[in-house]
Formats: sequence, C-alpha cells, structure tokens
Amino acid sequence: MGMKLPKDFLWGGAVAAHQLEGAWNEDGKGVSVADVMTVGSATQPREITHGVLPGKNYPNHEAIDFYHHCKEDIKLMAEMGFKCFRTSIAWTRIFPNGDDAEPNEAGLKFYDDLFDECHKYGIEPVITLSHFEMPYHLVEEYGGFTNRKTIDFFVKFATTCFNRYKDKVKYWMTFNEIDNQSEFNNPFLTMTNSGYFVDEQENPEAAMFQAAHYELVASALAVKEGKKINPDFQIGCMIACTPYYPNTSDPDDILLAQRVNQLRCWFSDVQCNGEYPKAIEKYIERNGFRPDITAEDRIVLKEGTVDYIGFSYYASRNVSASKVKIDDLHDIDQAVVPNKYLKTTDWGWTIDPKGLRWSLNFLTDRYHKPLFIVENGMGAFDKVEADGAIHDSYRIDYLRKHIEQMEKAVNLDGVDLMGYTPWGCIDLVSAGTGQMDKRYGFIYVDKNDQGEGTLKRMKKDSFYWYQKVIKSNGEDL
Ligand code: BGP
Repeated sequence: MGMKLPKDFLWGGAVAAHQLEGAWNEDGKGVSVADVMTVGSATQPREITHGVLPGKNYPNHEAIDFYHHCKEDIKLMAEMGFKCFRTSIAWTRIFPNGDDAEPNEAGLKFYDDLFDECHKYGIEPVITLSHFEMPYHLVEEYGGFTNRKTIDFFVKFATTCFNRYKDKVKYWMTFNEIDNQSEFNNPFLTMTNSGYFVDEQENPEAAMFQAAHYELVASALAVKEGKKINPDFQIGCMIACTPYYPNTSDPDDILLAQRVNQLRCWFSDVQCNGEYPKAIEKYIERNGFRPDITAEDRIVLKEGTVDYIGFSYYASRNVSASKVKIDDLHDIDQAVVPNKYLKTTDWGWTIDPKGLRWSLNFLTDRYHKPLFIVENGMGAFDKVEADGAIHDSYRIDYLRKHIEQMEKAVNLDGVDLMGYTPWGCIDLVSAGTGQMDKRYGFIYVDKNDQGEGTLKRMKKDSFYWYQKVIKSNGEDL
C-alpha cells in the first residue's frame, strides 16, 4: 500500500524527440548529432561518425515514427491517465543547421499540434529544449559548445520556442543531464551534451570545463529571457542524479565520495546557486585549465538561476579510495567499484530504490528548491506472448519500489516534489546504445534491433498497473 501524494502531483512519462520521432529528414529537419550515431550495445559504445552515411544502421532515423503516430500515442498516454508528458523539441526541426536566420515553420507547427493534442486530454507538456540532439552543423562548423558563439544559437532557439509556445507550455528544462559531461573522456557523452569530438581536444578535461561553462551561460540566459516572455514559466535544470556511496566507512572512502559529488554537482550548483562552488574554482585553478569565464558571465549566472530541479535517477554507484588518489582524481569512473548489496539490470546498472530517497533528500538539503523526477526506469528485454500479452512484472516491481521510496521522501522527509515521469513510457531507441530491445515502456512497439517490425503499439501489463497507480494518486501500488 502506497501513500498519497499532493492533489496536483504531475504523474506522467518521459521521452526525447530524437529517440522516438524518426522522420529525421522530413519537413525541413536538419541533421542532429543523434542522426550520425550508429547502433552499439551494452559493451560496445555507439560510434559517432563525421556526417551521415546513407544506408547504414542509424537507429534514430526512423525510431518508432512518433512523428506520424503522435495522435495515437498521446491517446494511449491519456488512457493511462497522464497529467503531464515530457518530451523535447528537436532543435533541428526549428533551426535545421543551428545558425539559420529564420526558424523552420513546418517544425514549429509540428510541436504546436503536438501540444494541442496533449491539452485536448488535459496533459501538461513538460519540455526539454536540448536533449542530446544539437544540430550537427554546429559541431562541424563551430565545435559545439567549445565555441562561445554557440551560446547565441541556443538562446535564439530557446527564445523562438518560448515565444511560440508561451501559452501552451509552462514547464521547461534547458539541457538534459548537463552534468553527464563530467565524464569528459567519453566521446558519446561529450558529443551528445556539448557537441564536440573528444579525440580532437588537446586536453579533454579543460575542453569540458570550457564547453560546460558556455552551456551554463546559455542555460542562464535562456532562463532570463524565458521569464521576460512569460513570468509564469517554470524553468528548470536537468541533471543525472547518481548517488556516489563511499564503499566502506574508511575516511578515505568518505572523502573520496564527497569529492566525486563535488565533481558531479557543480553543474547544478551553478544553475541553482548562480555561482561556481569553491572546490571547483580551486580545482580549475590548480589544474591550470583557464577557461574563458568573464565577469559578465558571472552576473548572467547569478541572474539566471532555475526554478526547479529536474533529474533522472536510475542507479547508484560505489567509489573506493583504494583505486585512486583523492587529490589527483579526474576521471570519476576509475573510482567506481561494484556494490555487493545491489543487483544489476541486464545492462549492468544497479537497482537501488533507496538511492532515489537519498537523492531526493540530498538535492533538497543542497538546493532548497522543488524537485521533479523526470526520468526513472529499468531497461529490459520484453517477451511478447502468443496472445499478444507482455508480462513485464520486473518493470512493475522496479517502479513500485522506487515510487514507495519517493512517497516516503515526500511524506516522511518533507521533500517538495512536483511530479514523476518514468523514462521511455513508450518503447524507444536507447540513447546509450541505440538499441530498440532495451525497453522501458508501458507501451510495447513492434520494432527490433535490426530495424524490423510493424511499429504496432501494444499495452504491457505495466500499462494497466501504472493506470491504477495514477488513478489512486500513488496509493494503490
Ligand atoms: C538518460 C537519458 C535518456 C535515456 C536514459 C536511459 O541518460 O536522458 O535519453 O535514454 O538515460 O538510457 P539508455 O537509453 O542508454 O538506456
């Protein structure tokens, strides 16, 4: 038996444009970084190509063709009782090259219709402006966010969307999982977050600090402009909240976990507090990175703090000081060790519902702002039975346990939580691997890793379960 949540709690689901829309080159859409990534797997990272090679397996090109199925799909979300629907606006539908003088009307119209369709059912759109899909032209021509000019391109895109949808969208987020690029050696994460090739950088970590700074300025400027366009907008940041636990009670492990959190959280520190935390200023200085940060930038960061914190929560990680030296730590991944108390998914992600309660408390203590869980879920293989049923009890079990912890955080710990949108409410292309068969949805889509299938939508057992959860406002789990 679960606990009740506030009456206006935003139950829903989350997706991102490039992972479900398909129609990658229709109606004037330009090429995004997602369109030039090949399929990978749990062990093999996606390959980021220098441009598009027609005929290869680029999973995002068709995805689940939401572009042409969105009415049918939103109807299914409404049937589950969604109060909100989180998606992103494909930057390349609006500005195909990123530096275009004028926006693409056909792209703007697609989202007008989509948001109207949501409102038809009383579903509130929750919109991420940039979710791993920067125009590829900005990568080749400008080096993405390693270039200050990209700030203006993003702000133009953001204000175009704010102006156009000011009466249709209230909840916004600027950049998806902006803190993920702290893994500065990971070519996938630097490309998807900031649009540059890590192997072309003289010092990948210095490049990350520069790109992240410009991106944070872009985010703050967007918040400021958005508030001018509609003071009622709620504009949030979006981070990947990963609890880093000390592996033991050895004070070295405790200190290390604190350092790792500093290296992860400074993005949201800047977005919530409007300034760089001391530990990161010092870290940048002692490593001699010298990013271009002007006095004017610092004012903008102060003026453009966010209203709420959107975050994804999937898994926790343990860190051990036996593997690294705390003061020389750069790459967080090198400190990570398995947690013997936790099981993992087929993709090796820990399953840790209590980590969600920890995250909710941690973020509340650190920032004192409303929170929004905008992603949570478990990627799994699903089996379609002969009668068409999909018995995904493992998914229900995962979500139930996380919702229980979320309800404790609200009711026992006093966390101010706006809503909950599990990831991939309809099956879609995995961001990390490009696979279709790593599924998160309440709704199954008939398409496999080879790109075959009818694209037919089918309700899984979890569809009916989540419908009941929403109807009882979280009591009937
Ligand atoms: C987050 C992203 C999503 C999403 C999710 C699951 O990092 O914001 O876009 O895909 O993770 O990851 P994956 O698709 O790799 O399973």
